[in-house]
Amino acid sequence: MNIKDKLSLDKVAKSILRTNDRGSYTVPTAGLYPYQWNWDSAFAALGFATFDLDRAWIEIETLFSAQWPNGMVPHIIFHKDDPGYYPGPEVWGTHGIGPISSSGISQPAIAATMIRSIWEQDKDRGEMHLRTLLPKIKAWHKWFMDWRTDENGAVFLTHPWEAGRDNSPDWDTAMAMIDPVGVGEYTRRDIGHVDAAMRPTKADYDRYIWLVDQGRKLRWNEEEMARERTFMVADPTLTFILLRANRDLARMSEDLGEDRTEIDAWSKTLEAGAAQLRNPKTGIFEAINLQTKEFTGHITSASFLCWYARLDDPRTYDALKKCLKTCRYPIPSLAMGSPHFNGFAYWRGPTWAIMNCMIGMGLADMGHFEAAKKLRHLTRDLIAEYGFAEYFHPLTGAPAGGGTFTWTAAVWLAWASPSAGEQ
Ligand code: 2M8
Repeated sequence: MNIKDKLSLDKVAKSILRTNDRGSYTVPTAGLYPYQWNWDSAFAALGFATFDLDRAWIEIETLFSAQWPNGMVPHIIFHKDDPGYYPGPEVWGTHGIGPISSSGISQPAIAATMIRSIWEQDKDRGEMHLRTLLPKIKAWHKWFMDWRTDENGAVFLTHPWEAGRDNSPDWDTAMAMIDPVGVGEYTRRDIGHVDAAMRPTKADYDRYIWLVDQGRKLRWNEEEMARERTFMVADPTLTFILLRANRDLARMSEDLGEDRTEIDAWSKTLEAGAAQLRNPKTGIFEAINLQTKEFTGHITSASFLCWYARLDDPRTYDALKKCLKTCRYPIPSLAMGSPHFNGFAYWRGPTWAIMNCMIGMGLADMGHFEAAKKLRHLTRDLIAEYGFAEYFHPLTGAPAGGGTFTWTAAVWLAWASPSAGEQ
């Protein structure tokens, strides 16, 4: 495909954002995901910012309008009931807790980083938006520091959906420790939209729902949930992303003349936490099952988010170079040499444009321009050849999961397209 054709894809990407736009928020894709998702929405804002800054701010403001009194920003916001998704509002049972019907857990805190990018493109008019948003972002980051940080400073998840990498093998041992007794019958909706082979298994879903049931029974009270945790995995996705977001929050606070001391202290804690995620045996950043204190032993795309958090790392860089050389469409969500690798199975192998975008942004920030460029160009080719899919087979590029996907379109506009410029 020549450069002109690639540029014409900007139009397609914009029309995907417009089609998935529900007025003040964007759905990831119609049908499969009919609500507002947290990190999807932050990416949508990044995409909108390339052609409609006002709409970008609205996306973010809608996301934060669902913030709970304890600071948590939910992972799904149920603006309007839709029977096409399970588990919906009644399963989560959060009624009366937050201002808008929502799930009871959060997702990777990428919003501050995306907000900083929008702010830097809109400094004149953006200040009023930013002034209102800053305390909300800070309250959310504080919630992570209070309720999702282990004694070393690494961020952990309490449900696989909280890290956004739903069926990653990183959670397998922790999931195997759950006996999903009492879950009962339920009807999955996802496999009515997408081939079941590309989705989590029934055993996974039983445990996802069982964990939701536990939270609902405790009315999502963090103090009570902390006493009874059955699933706790320290995770590079959540840790690196919060660290980066926190640095961006500190910078924006400074821009507005506000004190950044407390935020900087959080970054120090998170840096210490990130260091703990390096498996001394492999030298790579990995997840840790906090119940057994064991490294999960998997190299995933999240292992390569260190640069995004502005942490350089030669061992990880070697692993990245190898991956860029051996994989046709990197970066697979699980190393291809793993016995658990499956190139179609969601977060157990496929390549995700959002992960590539964050890894590429981080590489460029840390001066690894060649690797950043290579990853960006390969992602460009992948989307140009195979479309705006939810995820892709890393060896063939075959599109998988949902189609006309918001975050793939957003990543195209803000990072992968030739029109995004060389970074
Ligand atoms: C996927 O997760 C949702 C649950 O949150 C699902 O499968 O129903 C994940 O890929 C997640 O990271 C993403 O935010 C969401 C919407 O795109 O879909």
